[in-house]
Amino acid sequence: MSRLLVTGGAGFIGSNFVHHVVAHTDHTVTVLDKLTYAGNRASLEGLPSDRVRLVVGDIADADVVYPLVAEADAVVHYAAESHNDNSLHDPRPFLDTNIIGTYTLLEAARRHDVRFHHISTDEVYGDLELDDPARFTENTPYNPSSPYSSTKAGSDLLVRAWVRSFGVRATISNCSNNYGPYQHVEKFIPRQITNVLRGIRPKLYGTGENVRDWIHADDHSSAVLTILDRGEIGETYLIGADGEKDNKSVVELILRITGQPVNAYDLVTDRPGHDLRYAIDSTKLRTELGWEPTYGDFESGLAATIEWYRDNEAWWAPAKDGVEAFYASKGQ
Ligand code: NAD
Ligand code: TDX
Repeated sequence: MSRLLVTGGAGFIGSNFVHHVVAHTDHTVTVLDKLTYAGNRASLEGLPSDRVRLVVGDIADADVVYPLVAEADAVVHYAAESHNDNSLHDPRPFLDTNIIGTYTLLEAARRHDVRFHHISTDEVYGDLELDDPARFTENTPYNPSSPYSSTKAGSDLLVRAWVRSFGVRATISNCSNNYGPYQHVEKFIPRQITNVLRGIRPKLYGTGENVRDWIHADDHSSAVLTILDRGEIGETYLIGADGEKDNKSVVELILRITGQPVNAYDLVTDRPGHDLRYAIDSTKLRTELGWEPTYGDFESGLAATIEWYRDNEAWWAPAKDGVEAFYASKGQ
């Protein structure tokens, strides 16, 4: 049994990971989360108090971080400012959390010689043309586009430097776009689902042709546990489930599943610098560590996610009006 310190465990993917750990292992979990607008205590409700505890604090605050890292067997680092649109509006928190926060955790892991796993994104590689047969691999050069993805790229490079220069026992994973329960309504899929549930038309940026490579958050969690168990120190693993879809198809699917006309959406102002396409080749993770995703069928995973938002309006309703006001101010 291990004691995991999970940063950002009250956010979307972090909370899915904590639920997954409780269901599939006997590890105990300390969540360190600042509870920004994106963190939600309610996402950890129902978990056993003898397995999971929440510490509210900032990953950039060494006084909070060092004692928690000292008592952990491994750190799993999810905490981040995570939304591209926010990073275009106000980049500063992205530097504070994604760069200085990661630096603070790495220094604590170095001091206390604690195993470290860094959660990152495929966005560090920039984007692909729609007709490019290539997908991202661990050897694709870094080419981030937004303040968000450039700070994630910077945090990845810090981890690599702390492995090489100081011998920190770290691994990195770069995952494609996640969907599932507990995702903030600012993000694409929950925004469109909750729009439909509220009688608002879904909003597609630009022409809706941009492609994202979707993976269920639970499959992301099983991949991270696999890397924690069997990953090689110093290595990077790409996580993906062959789920490429253009945004228009995703909106049409949400409309079809909810019984709406499939053309009942609006095209709105595009995101500046909008990455065209992401696509992950996860061969290394599958062949070297034996991981496989379990959510093969995007449509049934999406239908279950729609049901979750239908059943959990109290979880998302408090954030919905503010998010829509923010987008409306940008013509989105
Ligand atoms: P999220 O915004 O839903 O959650 C982030 C969590 O971090 C929140 O609970 C927030 O309160 C917490 N946090 C933010 N700043 C903090 C700080 N300074 N100190 C402590 N806690 C802080 O994000 P998410 O979508 O769950 O993403 C989690 C991680 O996964 C991020 O590192 C992100 O880059 C990465 N990732 C996300 C996706 C995706 O599709 N969402 C894909 C690949 C990788
Ligand atoms: O209302 C919308 N309409 C729309 O067309 C929103 C909110 C988004 N979009 C588009 C933009 C993207 O092409 O949908 C796609 C997905 O958008 P986001 O949910 O904002 O995700 P993305 O920018 O792809 O980044 C996500 O995946 C990688 C996460 O937010 C990142 O944290 C992760 O690193």
